Amino acid sequence: MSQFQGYWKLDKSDNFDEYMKEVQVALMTRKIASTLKPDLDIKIEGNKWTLHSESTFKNHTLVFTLDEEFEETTPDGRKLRSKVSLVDGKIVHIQKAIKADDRDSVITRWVDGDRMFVTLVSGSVTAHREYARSH
Ligand code: DKA
Repeated sequence: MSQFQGYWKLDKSDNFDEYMKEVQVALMTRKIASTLKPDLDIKIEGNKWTLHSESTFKNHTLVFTLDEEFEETTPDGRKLRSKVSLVDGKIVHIQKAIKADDRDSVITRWVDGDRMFVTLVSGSVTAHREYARSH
């Protein structure tokens, strides 16, 4: 899975605002988040992954062990019950709502050459994002 490791920068984003709306991100946060080009640093030590994202809005670190359920707090403050697994070379991040007002979601990430592709699905909404390897 070494292809995921390293530094990435957001290059393209499609339908992300609709996705954020679907998962109930507040309007002001959506407005800021839709303009950002985050830098993402991915580190892998055995089954433990660290995804550290930096932007002018907020820095955020997600740490998980593959196939182990954990409680996640998203950059916009939602608390979810999550699990990340490796499926056919892709990392599939399943987020289950804890509170009735929140929404389930699946975020899938995979690498092809120097690009990392991300799909975010919630309800009937799908967003696509693409990161470029930065160094
Ligand atoms: C990505 O990896 C997307 C990460 C999903 C963030 C959820 C919504 C955050 C709103 C501030 O590029």
